[in-house]
This record gives sequence, structure tokens and C-alpha cells, in this order.
Amino acid sequence: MKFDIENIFRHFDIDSEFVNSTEIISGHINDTFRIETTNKPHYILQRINHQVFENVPRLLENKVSISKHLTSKLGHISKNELYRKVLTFARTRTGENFYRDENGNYWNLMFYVDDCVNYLAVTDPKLAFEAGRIFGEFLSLTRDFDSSKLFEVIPNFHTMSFRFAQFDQALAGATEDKTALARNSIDFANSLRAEMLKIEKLVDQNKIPLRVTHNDTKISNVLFSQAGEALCVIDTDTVMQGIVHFDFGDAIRIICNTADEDEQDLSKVGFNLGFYEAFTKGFMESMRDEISEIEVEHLAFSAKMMTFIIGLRFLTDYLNGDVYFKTKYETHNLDRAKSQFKLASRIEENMDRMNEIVGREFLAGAGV
Ligand code: GN1
Ligand code: MG
Repeated sequence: MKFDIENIFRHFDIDSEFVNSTEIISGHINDTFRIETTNKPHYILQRINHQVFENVPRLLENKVSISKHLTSKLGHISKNELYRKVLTFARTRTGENFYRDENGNYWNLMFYVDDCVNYLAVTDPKLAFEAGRIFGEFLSLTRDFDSSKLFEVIPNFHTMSFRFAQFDQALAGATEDKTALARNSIDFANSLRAEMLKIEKLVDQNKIPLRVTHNDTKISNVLFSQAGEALCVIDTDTVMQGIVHFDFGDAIRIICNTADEDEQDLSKVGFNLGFYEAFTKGFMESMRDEISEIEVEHLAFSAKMMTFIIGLRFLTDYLNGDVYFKTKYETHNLDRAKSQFKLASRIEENMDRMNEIVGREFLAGAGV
């Protein structure tokens, strides 16, 4: 899709002039552009996909209120530092959080955080540690935000039974060709059904607390300083009420994968236990006092669960004819599903060690 970025930018209440724009291609859902202006700050302009997110104004309210909350919690740091640690949203000339163009597209504008680095994969345990610390910090800083006030931008986003129901429906309507090609993945998904529903049961029994969660904790959603310090968590589109397992598990899924999310050569898909250990250390540094024993007990398993659930969503989208995720070729979603399911198996092979590490890091420093 072609957009008149300069014209869209003009609707925001910004003094400096537009110089140029570059598209940032990484997410699967929205369209994102970096805008250079005559003065700093530069900006990030984003089109929020309103096919995926049905109520964009409410989504933006979530994002802005979470930023406000983080700002109030970090009130002690300088303004310049704050801009690097919390997403700052610009308003339109009419005072709104978003501009709606003549085609019905919703746009929002954020300050660009200068001089920072963003990774698609982790290559160093220090980065894994820092990512753990910052995702943990996001959870601990939002602990006193009433999560029931957040709008549910995508209902049942990480609800396993709901994702299975969507999968069952897609399977019932899929072509024979697709079903045949996806046979192994379909069988794998079905074989893990009971195991994958166990955390949801605990939530239903109120044994696991609900809190504010980010829900898309991939490593590319962390901004780092040049020196390797994690500064800021970005992409707060899916901030909603959730459980700690969503954020821990989804982060591990990306950080500890030795291959890309859509790797076709499954022999490359492995699990990096060293990065897992580093992430867990960082995470516990921020969360040790905020997390209960029952949550800790299932933390390692959450990596398998979150890897599985995205695999299931990719598989469902493949069977549905690729209506949700952006794809680059015909079997892209199926390849993503296979790759994620492979990773889920690799995680299972490491589960005993993963549980040991979580337990040890939880106790480290506690009560001493
Ligand atoms: C989507 O668009 P992006 O990359 O931020 C998806 C996440 C998936 C991710 C897989 C709203 O996120 O749930 O984990 O792709 N977001 C939505 O890479 O569905
Ligand atoms: Mg996202």
C-alpha cells in the first residue's frame, strides 16, 4: 500500500518540518515509518491495522495510559532520560491520539528514541539478561495499574482454548491440499491439547493472578543503548490484562531460538539454554518480589506454551488461507508453524534444566 506520509504527518501538532520517511519492515501486522524532521526529535509514524485491531481509538487509549503510568513511576529521572525509557505519543492538531485518513486508516505518531539499537535476535547473554530485566521491569512498574481498566484489544488473545477453537474451525473449512500438506503439524497440535490447557485451568480457578502484561515480548520490541543497556519496551499495542507467563514465555521463544521464527531448515532450530539462564536472571532481578510460587512453578513451561500458541496461530492462518499475518510466499505460515512446533519440542528436551534455573534464580537473593 502507498501512503502520503508527509501529508499524514502534517496532521500532527509538530513544529519541525518533514524531511523524509523510511518504512521499517519488521512487524507482521502494522505499517511503520521513521520520519526525519528538521529538528530532533525524529518520529515514528504507525498505521494501526484496523482489520486486526477492531477498536483502534481504545487501543491507543491503552497505549497512552500505560505510558502515562510509566512516566509517573519514573518521575525521579530527568526528562531527557524519560524520553528514552517511555514511549511518548504526539497529538494531532485537533488534540487526538490518532489521525484518521480519508481511507479510514488510523495513524499515530511517537517520538523516535535516538541513538539506540534494536535486535532481531540475541547474540550475547548480556542482551538476554537486559531483556529479562526490562520486560520484568515493565511488569513490576505496571503492577499497581488496575489491569481491568485496559481495553481488551484482541479478545482472548492468548487464551489457549479459544485458539484451539479457531484452529478446529479452520481445519473444518480447509482445502484437502492444505490439510494434507499440514498433516504432521495438525497431529502435533492435537497431541498437545491437554497439556497446553493446564495453565488456563489454573487461571480459571483464580490460582494465577491477572496483571498488566505486554503480550508481545519479542526481542525486537526492546530498545537498547549503544552500550547494551535495555532502555525501553516498545510496541504496546497488545498491552492487556494477562498473566506473567505470557510475557516470560513469549520472550524466551524468540531469544533462545537458535533460528529464525520462520526457519525452513528445522535442523537449525535449537534452544539456547545459556540465553535462557541470562534472561531468567534479569527477569528475576526485576520480578523476584512481585511473583508468587505458583507463578514461578509454571514459568519454564510458559516458554513451551507460548511457542506452541503462536505455532497454532500460524497453522490456523495457513489453513484459513493467510488472512491474518503478512506472508511472503504461499506456505510461509505453514513453515512458521513447523518451525515453532519444532522449537516447542526442543524446549521440552530442556525442561528439567529450565525448571532448575527458574527455581534457583527465584530463591537467589530472596530473604537474605
Ligand atoms: C505479531 O506484528 P507483530 O510482529 O508485532 C502478533 C504477535 C506474534 C508475532 C509473531 C497483534 O506481532 O502476537 O507473536 O506477530 N501480533 C498480533 O512474530 O497478532
Ligand atoms: Mg506486536
